[in-house]
Amino acid sequence: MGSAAGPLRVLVDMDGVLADFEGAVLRGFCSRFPGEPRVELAAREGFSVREQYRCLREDLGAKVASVYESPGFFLGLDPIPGALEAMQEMIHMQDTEVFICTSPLRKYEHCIVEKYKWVEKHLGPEFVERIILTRDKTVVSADLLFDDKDTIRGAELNPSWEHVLFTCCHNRHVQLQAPRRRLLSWADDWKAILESKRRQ
Ligand code: U2P
Ligand code: MG
Repeated sequence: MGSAAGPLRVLVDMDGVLADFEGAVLRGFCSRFPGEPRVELAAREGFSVREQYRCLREDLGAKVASVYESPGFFLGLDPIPGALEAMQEMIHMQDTEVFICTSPLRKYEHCIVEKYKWVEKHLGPEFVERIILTRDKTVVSADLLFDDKDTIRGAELNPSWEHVLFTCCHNRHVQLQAPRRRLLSWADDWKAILESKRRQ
């Protein structure tokens, strides 16, 4: 960590942090299943959208999953406001290494190639080189991970990174235990978080 130990390594998650997964799921669900009950973004709670729809009514879990498993879904996601600008700024910061760290769906057919294409389209080839695709983020070594998933578990019980929770509709009500911290949006002071980590 910090300058003595080399550059600061930052992992940035994709869905919910760079790409608006939640907005697209709701839009896709409404257009595909117009008569069905839905979960508005203001009512989202818990990381898994499938699980919340399943609780609403058993069969709705598979229906909402069919939306994000469809071809074109991941490529069509809108960027989260400010994300692209922040990434371009971060990649040019001195003593800083930025990677995009994202998990593919188990049903990976369209998701994987579309995540790569999304990064190329919105961030450029330089960032394609920086994609880390893994179902287990705990084994990736870094100083910071910006991620909207409230609890990140895996094989490594003590990941090297500090997980900064990126605020998203589904995690707004999560109470963080000190010293855990949030980034409220890309308009929040992400540079201060990098600098504080550099000093540690
Ligand atoms: O499940 C694999 C990855 O897909 C995105 N995802 C999936 C379901 C869901 O309800 N919400 C969601 O975000 C996540 O991708 P990532 O954030 O890693 O880019 C999840 O890890
Ligand atoms: Mg995410």
